[in-house]
Amino acid sequence: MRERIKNPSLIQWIEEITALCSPSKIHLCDGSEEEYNQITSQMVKAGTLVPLDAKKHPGSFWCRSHPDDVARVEENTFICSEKKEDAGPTNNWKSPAEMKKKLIELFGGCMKGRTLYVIPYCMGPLGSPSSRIGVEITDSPYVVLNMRLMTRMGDAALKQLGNGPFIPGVHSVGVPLKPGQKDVAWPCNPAVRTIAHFPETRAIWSIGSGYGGNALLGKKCFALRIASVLGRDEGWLAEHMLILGLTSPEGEKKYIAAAFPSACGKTNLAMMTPTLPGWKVECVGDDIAWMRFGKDGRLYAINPEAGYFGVAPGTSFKTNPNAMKTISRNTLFTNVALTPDKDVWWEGIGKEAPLHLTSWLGESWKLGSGKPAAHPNSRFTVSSKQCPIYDPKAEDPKGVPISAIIFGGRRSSVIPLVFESFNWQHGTFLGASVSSETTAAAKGEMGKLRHDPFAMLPFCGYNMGDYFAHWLAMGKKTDAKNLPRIYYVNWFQKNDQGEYLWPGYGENSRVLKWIFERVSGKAKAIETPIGYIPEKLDFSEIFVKDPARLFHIDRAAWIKETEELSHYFKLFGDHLPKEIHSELEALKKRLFS
Ligand code: OXD
Ligand code: MN
Repeated sequence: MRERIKNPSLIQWIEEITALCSPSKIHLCDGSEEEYNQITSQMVKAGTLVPLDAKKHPGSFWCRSHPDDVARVEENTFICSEKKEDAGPTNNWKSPAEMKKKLIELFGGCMKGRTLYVIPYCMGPLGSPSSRIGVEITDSPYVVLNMRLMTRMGDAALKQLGNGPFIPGVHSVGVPLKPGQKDVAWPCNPAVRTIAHFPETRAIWSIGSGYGGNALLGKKCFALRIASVLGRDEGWLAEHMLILGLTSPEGEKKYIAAAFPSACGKTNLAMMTPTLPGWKVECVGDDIAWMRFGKDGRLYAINPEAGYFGVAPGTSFKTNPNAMKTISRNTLFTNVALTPDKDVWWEGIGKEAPLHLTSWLGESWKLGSGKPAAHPNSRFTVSSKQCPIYDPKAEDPKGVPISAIIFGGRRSSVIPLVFESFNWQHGTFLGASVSSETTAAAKGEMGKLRHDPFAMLPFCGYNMGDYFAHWLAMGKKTDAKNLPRIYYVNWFQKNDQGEYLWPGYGENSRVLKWIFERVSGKAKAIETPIGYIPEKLDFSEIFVKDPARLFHIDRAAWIKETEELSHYFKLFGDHLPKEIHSELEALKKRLFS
């Protein structure tokens, strides 16, 4: 291994972690197909993976996690800045010294009887000046497979690293094995679960969970929590945003970035099949955007990831045909249900369940049992390369120029289908004011309204008030005419009977079309107290029961919303930028006029 690694700090760090964790073997991942195949075979033998039918799902596997390891665990996630104030009121905090002490105890001997894998990976296209290298050490082969699908992993990343800096991340399932002890299919240790970030020293440590964002350290831990700190310090943005390319029937193309809380349809929007004839969507990314200004003063975005870790339930040929095609092969399915003929099934897949299934719990499941067969946060992991509408510029080292930024949440009332901000500062206020009904992506109660500023509540690596200030400062770095316009959308309004007012999915192309035409200076808008709403949305060939209600602004409800926001913003004390406060006051005034 030493011969393959040229970076002395990397060698030293691997030696330190090896001494601490006492693994029985070390494996430096090269990212090759042979390595992937060797690990999948070993996991099939161990009973963790089940190969799917080679005709129905070539190269794909089914996997079940431990029932207590199914989502991100926000209550166990910490930002360990030197000062508590720098983590801010929305993050859990522990001092670096205290956390380090705890981690040294927890990680001591934690990999006994296991293989320590070293995963060099690149976030962002290889060769891009915006990309960054991370190295994850893990004792989970499942993590290795996911990291290969989700990032540019192995020798290519190691080569790009050279002698340069990297973000170190240590991960363990937290279950050492005694000599001769047989392993379980999904080792994890909820009692010690801790996901710690050190923003000043740029390090990540995670123990006790093997699932998703808790364990795949390139995703939420690095590309959002640590990267948001890098972005603050270096003048760029790390955001919880999809990136899509939208082409008009005339062949003009614009790129849009959009932030929504977890499990609110980012993957569906990023891979949308527009119902409007002649419009085309192509996908750059479905979850994370790193954005910085180019030489021309415009904001350029790269997707740091190279794959999708998408929510399976609700994904069907009707809601997201491109995702269904993407996951037709070489896909890892976690916590969905398995059919007797070795195919996968989940609620909302668009076809009736067979009479019998094996549920995500590994139990025999019978049609009509009333219990979900797939976990609501069950996932597919797959490489972006398989996406039939992968944008031709998705790997462009320069990134793609962003014309519009969209914020959105899951709100059954108050927020109209779409509105446009007056300017960047007002748009920043809109981002700060996002709230959304909770989903299964994080452990906890579902359907509860919570503030989720910029859809970054669980992902901002520093004080959220300072993050608002960073957004305001970014808006001053270029000419206002170069800045993307900022929008707020809500696909999820319901009528008094609890039915959705808007069909969503491909029909959201009507909203994208209006945004496209606004940034092109073509579409007209009506000024309202909350922002600009469409003078006319393209409702051709669609029946919407109550179109006026989609854009109705209920002043009383909005006044309540502002009162609630006033209360929420107090949380940030003197870290709340005065501009956010004055935007709120201006909104109140407009609502009362
Ligand atoms: C995700 C999330 O997995 O936001 O992308 O939870
Ligand atoms: Mn996400």
